[in-house]
Amino acid sequence: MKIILCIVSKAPNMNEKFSWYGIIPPIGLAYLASYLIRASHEVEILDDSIMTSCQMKDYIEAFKPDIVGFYTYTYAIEACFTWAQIIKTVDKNIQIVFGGPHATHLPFHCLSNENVDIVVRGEGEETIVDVANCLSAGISLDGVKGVVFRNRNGVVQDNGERPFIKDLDVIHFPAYNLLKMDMYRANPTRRVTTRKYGSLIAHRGCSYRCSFCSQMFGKNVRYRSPENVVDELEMLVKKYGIGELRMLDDDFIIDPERAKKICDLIIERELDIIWNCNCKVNNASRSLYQTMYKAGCRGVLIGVESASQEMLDSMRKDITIDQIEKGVSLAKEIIGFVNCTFLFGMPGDSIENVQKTIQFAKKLNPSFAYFSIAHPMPGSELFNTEKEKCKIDMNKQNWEGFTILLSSQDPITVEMSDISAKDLLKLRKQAFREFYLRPAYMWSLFRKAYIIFFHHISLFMLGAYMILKYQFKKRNT
Ligand code: B12
Ligand code: SF4
Repeated sequence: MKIILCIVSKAPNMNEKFSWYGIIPPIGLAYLASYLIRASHEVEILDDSIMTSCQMKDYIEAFKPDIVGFYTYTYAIEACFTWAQIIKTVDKNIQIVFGGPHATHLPFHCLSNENVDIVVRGEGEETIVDVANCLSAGISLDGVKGVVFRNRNGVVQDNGERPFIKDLDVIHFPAYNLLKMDMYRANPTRRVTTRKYGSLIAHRGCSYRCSFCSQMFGKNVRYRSPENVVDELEMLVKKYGIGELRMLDDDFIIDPERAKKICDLIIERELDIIWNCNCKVNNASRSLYQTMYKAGCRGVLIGVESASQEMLDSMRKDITIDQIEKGVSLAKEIIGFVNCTFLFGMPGDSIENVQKTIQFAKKLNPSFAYFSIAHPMPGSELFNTEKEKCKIDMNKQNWEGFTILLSSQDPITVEMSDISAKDLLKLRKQAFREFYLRPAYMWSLFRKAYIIFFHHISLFMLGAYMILKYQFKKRNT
């Protein structure tokens, strides 16, 4: 079968937001492609972050696919529906398959759109091959686990979940050859060089239970062996010329021993690679950070969220303020670039808490601080507890707002705390201003950039400039 896999990450009016998020390779689709190719299907990957809509449409028309699959972010779901409609007008026989976060957590919402034929939930490698093989043989999907689909009678049928793949080492490496690896660059707040940029995921699943998180691979963490991870890394460096990358794991150091083994192997194989990752502070230690640094880690992202222990507990962050202070300070001392996230407007939040959090952010003084307004993401505990209260109506909801909104001009679509939407916007604006427009901040940024890569000072300045520019821009709409 001829199959196109698309990632649509530009919701309407998303261009500028996107430029700030930066672009990194959609490895989930490349994993699927790798499996499909081995099952003798012909596959292409289209990424709207590096192509125009016209180019994508022309490509689809010329390729004449049997199946078009979409990665579905919640905020971009309407854009995916629009694409599904466009494709059906090209040829109504093309099967439209949705996968990824929104499809996994709200399959019936996806199938409420008449142009969507099949939803694949969760891990997609084995399921997409079964789907393609069945469609190619003209047999029904009745026996395919992990799909919800419109059957021959037009009835939506749920075949139940497919168990996760137990041994991650058996999964083939992503088909990087189908991605334009020269085109990807993370945003300046998450890179320290201008080298070719890649990404890699070392384990799947997360055993923590943050109430705002839309987890994709369940609570059981499955690990790839350190050798398997570093083999892929070596291939990225040697075959694709990648010089910097992001470890996409939800918490790279969730198993500190294993993280250390990965680092040891990178050091042993003398790979010339700079990388960054997400870390929870509870597992941070001096010796682990030192090994990570030796292996090329130059940046970590730490989810701080709030200065109130009560709020952290109600979000089920399972960390303390003390751990945050120690973890951030250690990472600053050893790794260098430390970014922190802060979340306003969770249930129970108050103006006082937010003010306290802004002061805490200044005290921690990370390289970059991201201040966001909470949303109940489908798949999160928050979604289940708040959807009634927030009056989320699947078919009328403005899903576009379900993202980290950096601009103070963006509307807030749901209110979960006693802080009004208007006040939340004001507070976020205040947070960005107070944090970034401090001489002490500018000086620390300049000093760090100077120490690490003198010639890349501009990159870090650009990061701060982009955040401020986007935060305070006027909306055209
Ligand atoms: C890397 C990443 C990004 C990258 C995007 C890279 C890219 N081009 O794909 C960047 C940094 C740009 C990003 C940004 C955002 N992200 Co993000 N991101 C991730 C992250 C950490 C890893 C994704 C990944 O590569 N996983 C590894 C691969 C193997 O898994 P996968 O992509 O899910 O693919 C598998 C399955 O989903 C399925 N599948 C996927 N697509 C398809 C399609 C078909 C047809 C089929 C059959 C199957 C299928 O099969 C794949 C193989 O098993 C996830 C967290 C996570 N653990 O998944 C969050 C995550 C996807 N991001 C999320 C969010 C919310 C965002 C933001 C909106 C910001 C924010 N946090 O508010 C922004 C906006 C996006 C934008 N482009 O502007 C949420 C999505 C929630 C939702 N319901 O939409 C997640 C799940 C984080 C979370 N836990 O809440 N993100
Ligand atoms: S936010 Fe991160 S640590 Fe918390 S549950 Fe989600 S993936 Fe795990």
